[in-house]
Amino acid sequence: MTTMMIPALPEHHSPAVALESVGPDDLLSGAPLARLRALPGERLPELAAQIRAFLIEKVAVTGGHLGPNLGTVELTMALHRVFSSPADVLLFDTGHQAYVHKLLTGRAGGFDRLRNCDGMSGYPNRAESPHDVIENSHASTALSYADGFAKAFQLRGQAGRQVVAVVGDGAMTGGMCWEALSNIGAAPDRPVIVVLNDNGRSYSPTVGSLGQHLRMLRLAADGVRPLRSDRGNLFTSLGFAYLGPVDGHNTSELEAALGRAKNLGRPVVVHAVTVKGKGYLPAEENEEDCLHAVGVIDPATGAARAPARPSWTQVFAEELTAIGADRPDVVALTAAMLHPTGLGSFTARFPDRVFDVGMAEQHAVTSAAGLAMAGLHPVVAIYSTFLNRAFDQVLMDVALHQLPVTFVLDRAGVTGPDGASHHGMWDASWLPIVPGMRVAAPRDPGQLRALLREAVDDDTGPTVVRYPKATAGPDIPALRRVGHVDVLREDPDASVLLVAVGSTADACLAAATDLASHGVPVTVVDPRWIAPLDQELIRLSRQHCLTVAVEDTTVTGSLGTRLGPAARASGAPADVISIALPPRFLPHDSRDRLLSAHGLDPVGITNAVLAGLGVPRAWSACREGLAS
Ligand SMILES: Cc1ncc(C[n+]2csc(CCOP(=O)(O)OP(=O)(O)O)c2C)c(N)n1
Repeated sequence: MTTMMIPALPEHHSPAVALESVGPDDLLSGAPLARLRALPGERLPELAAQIRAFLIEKVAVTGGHLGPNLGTVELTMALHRVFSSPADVLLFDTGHQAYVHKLLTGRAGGFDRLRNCDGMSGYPNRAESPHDVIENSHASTALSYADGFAKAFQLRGQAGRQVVAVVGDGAMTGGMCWEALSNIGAAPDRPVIVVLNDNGRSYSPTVGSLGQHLRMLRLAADGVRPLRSDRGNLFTSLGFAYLGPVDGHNTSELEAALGRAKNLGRPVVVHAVTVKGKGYLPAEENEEDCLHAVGVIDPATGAARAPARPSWTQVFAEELTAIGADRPDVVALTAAMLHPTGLGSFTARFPDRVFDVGMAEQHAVTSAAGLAMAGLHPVVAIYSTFLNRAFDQVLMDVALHQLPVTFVLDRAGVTGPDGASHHGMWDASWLPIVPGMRVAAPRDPGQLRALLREAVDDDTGPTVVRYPKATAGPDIPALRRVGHVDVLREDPDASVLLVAVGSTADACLAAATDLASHGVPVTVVDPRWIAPLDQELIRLSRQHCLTVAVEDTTVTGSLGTRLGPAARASGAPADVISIALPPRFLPHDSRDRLLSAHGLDPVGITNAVLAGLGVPRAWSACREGLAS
């Protein structure tokens, strides 16, 4: 491995200095933690520069969370010098900023296949290292885990073990953090060290009065606005000692503060001020998100290598903005993901009609309920995986009140390299059990536009539009529509009905062509609304001896598993098969590979249909049964 020069950096940032005894070459093998702890403090800046160069070089190739990790280099080094992981428990909230921790705990070699199949996870992972304690990526949980660890250590007589939770100012806007702080702060004899990694941003600048409060604490430290010491702050009011703000890029300041926190023996907040993307100008100067999460980039400029292809998110962005122009009652909500969910253009056009509530999905949903009760039509733009957090709010606060709230679920289905916690594979299982809920899955950009309008036009109750993290298009024309169902391909002799759910339409049509060449005529339909079940879909299923639903979601509760009993109850002789994802946590890998691995591609669909027909069993016998 060579130390890389980064042209975009000014001279003083250059990581070109080669260390004799400790450098990335050494970190690739052996015991980097022991060497880190033995390194004289004055050499830490050199090591930090080399770690940054290493991260930029590797993440530019694999993609990953760049800005957050560049911002936590010194902080992570200091944590590992002051505390003795794994005896002391180091918890990284969200876990997207744990790359430096991985590097320092002997996993430099894993960065070549970061987030790739069978490669290293982009988040802490217990299978990788005893230093990884929690497997997360959903934010705002670390303080609750810390509370549990501290209670257990006290009960089990292991009070010497430190519990340290690193949490970002963005994650701190999540309600769970405040539930945990309230518990931790009430027990002065149970030490927990909360390291607040405050870079002033989640993706965008951190919103809300908490964001303002932290800004006030930072300004006070800079001497811009004096802080009256008798006033304390939010954390001291809740029972914590407060150390800071400290410069999160100054290792000696950090080590001093963490050392003091360790000796206090009580709940304490160490407020570390960091810069997201530190040391890499393309990140530091990126106003949208400081290169929070990147795909493959040119390391010299930070620019994406692959040309942007039209995504479902972009189509949603355009259509919602158009709807916003027609409908002044339409407002949008995001839980700290304005740009990733495509609300940028709506915000530019209607800044007063967008609410970024922070990393607070549950609050977003019930706040939307309030907006709807007061006569507006809220559109909650959210990743599928994060809506899971707000099941009860969707059920009780929105659906029980039959409120017209539209949820737009991005990243629904297999997402890819972010792994188990990011696959949007559960929403389609639980949303259909919510009374009055209507769920749409568009097959193409045209349908996304149409279904979004149908959803927003529905004032009778909640609606959902779900689509994947993928390239969108081109449009797939329908031959005709029955009920809400679009018929995409029709064969009068078909004994097989392929139900193409959402973005699987392309693969289903390719499989139908394939099956026709095997002498198996197939009709392909797109239900468009996957919940509730359309009566026309049940009727169509009854007219075929085999119905195969193809769905990018967990099989449990999928459309296919709901359609089978409904079709049989209506007297259908037909079998209904569901090609969907197994009900287990899927690993990180590319979306296409994961879909293929689970039969959600033309070959898999063709094989499933042939197997369902019992080929080589004479499937024509079934057709004869239908005809008689
Ligand atoms: C519950 C939840 N909502 C949204 C996200 C998406 N997300 C990942 S990181 C992030 C911003 C995190 O900000 P912060 O905690 O301040 O850490 P930073 O990246 O700034 O270091 C968001 C919104 C998430 N991981 N979990």
